[in-house]
Amino acid sequence: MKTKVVEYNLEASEFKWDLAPGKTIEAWGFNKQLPGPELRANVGDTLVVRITNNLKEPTMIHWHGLRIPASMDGTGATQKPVMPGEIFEYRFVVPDAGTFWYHSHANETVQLERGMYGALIVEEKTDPVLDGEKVFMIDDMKLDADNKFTKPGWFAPRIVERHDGREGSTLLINGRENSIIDVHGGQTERWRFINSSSARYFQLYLGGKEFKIIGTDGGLLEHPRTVTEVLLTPGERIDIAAGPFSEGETISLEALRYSRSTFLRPKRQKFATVKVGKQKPSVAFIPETLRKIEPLARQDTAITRKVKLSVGPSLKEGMDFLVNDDVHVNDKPVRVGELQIWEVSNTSLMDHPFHLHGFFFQVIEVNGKAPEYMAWKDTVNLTPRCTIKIAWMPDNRPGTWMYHCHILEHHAAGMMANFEVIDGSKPYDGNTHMHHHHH
Ligand SMILES: [Cu+2]
Repeated sequence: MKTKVVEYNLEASEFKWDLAPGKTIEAWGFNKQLPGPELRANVGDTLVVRITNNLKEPTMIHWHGLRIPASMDGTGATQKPVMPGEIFEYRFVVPDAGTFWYHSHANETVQLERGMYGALIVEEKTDPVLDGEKVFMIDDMKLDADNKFTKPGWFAPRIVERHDGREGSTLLINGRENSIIDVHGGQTERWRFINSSSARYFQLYLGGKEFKIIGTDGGLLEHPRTVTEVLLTPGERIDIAAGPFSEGETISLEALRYSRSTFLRPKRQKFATVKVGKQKPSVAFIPETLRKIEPLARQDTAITRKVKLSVGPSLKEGMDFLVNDDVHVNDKPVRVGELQIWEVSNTSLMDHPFHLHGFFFQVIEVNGKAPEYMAWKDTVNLTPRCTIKIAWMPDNRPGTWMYHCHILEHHAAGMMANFEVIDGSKPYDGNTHMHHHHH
C-alpha cells in the first residue's frame, strides 16, 4: 500500500457539551467535541497532528499504544508542555494496525476527566472484512446536581478518590448518556472499545449474547475468542465482532459488576441500547486465524527486572501508591535489543492496570501459569496479590519512557516510573539524569 501523510489540526479548549438533552457540562477537549475527532490512518502513513492549546493551562498529548519515537510520546519527560496560546506539531509514522487513542498527559486527573481524549484507528489491508465498524469510547463523569465537576475538596472524599480513583455516576459512550446504537439484523460489525475513564473497570456485556474478541491493545489476536463478557480496564482496548442479531431485537449494552476492592461498591450498569433494524445481507468473514503472533520468550526465561506495585500509608494523604516501595520512580535503563522479562507484581489488595508507554509486551505468565492465549498488550490488569511476567523488546527508539498505573489518581499519587532506553552500542555508565515528576 502506498503510504501517505495524514494531517489533523486539534484545538484544545473549553467548551459546552451536551451529555444528554438539557445536561450540559463545561468540557475541555479537542475541536469542541467529546471525544475529540477520530483520527484514522493506514499502517506506514505519517501522521501529523498540530495541537493549538487554547486552554488556560499547559497540556501535552500522549499517543497511547503507538510505537513511535520517544520525543513524540507526549510526556513531561520527553517534551516541554504546550503552554496556553502555543502550537506543537506531533509527527510520526504509525507502525501498527489497531485501536489506539490519544489523550492529555498533563494534569490528567482533571484534563481527562473533562474530556481530553479521542480515538486513533490504524487500518491495514489484512484486517478482517465486516459489515460495519463502530468505535466506542467508554467514560464516566462525576458531576454535582448542577452538572459541574465535583472537586474532592474536604478530606474524606479526597482520600476516597485517591484510593479508588475517580468514578462518577454519569456513564458515557462517545460523550453521550443513554445512546442508541443502530445495527442491521443479520449483520456482524467490528466494534472497537476504548476505556478512557479515570478509574472505571468496564466488564462489557451484551445481554448474554455471544460475541467474538478479535483484537486488543496491540492489534488482532491470533484466533477469535467467543465470550459473553470481557473486562476492559482504564487504558485498554478490545475489538469485538458483534452480531448477527435479529431484526427487531433490543439489547442492553451493560457493564457487569466487577469488584476491584474499592470503598465504593460496584454495581451492574447500563451504558447504551442496541436497536436492531431491518435485516440486511452480510459479507462479514472472521477467519479462524487472524494473524500469527510469534512468542517473544518462553515462560521460564530468566527475569531481568522486578516491578512491585503496592499501596502504603502516606504521611500526608492517606495512601501512597508505590513502585518498588517508592513514589515517582526513576527506574534503571534498558538497552536497545536486549530482551526484557519483567516480573510485575501487585502486593496490594486492589487492582491496578499496568501501562507501558511506547512498546508492546506479551504476558508470558500469570501467577505461575502460562496465559490462555497470545496477544500484544500495552496495558494489563493486575488483580490483588498477583504476579505476572511480561516480555518485551526495546527496539531502536532510545529516550525516556515510562510505565504507570492507568488509574489516573494512582499515577498522580506516585505509581509511575521513568526509565531510559539506551542505544546498545554506547557503554552504560549507570548515571542517568533525573527527570521532572508529576506532583
Ligand atoms: Cu492503580
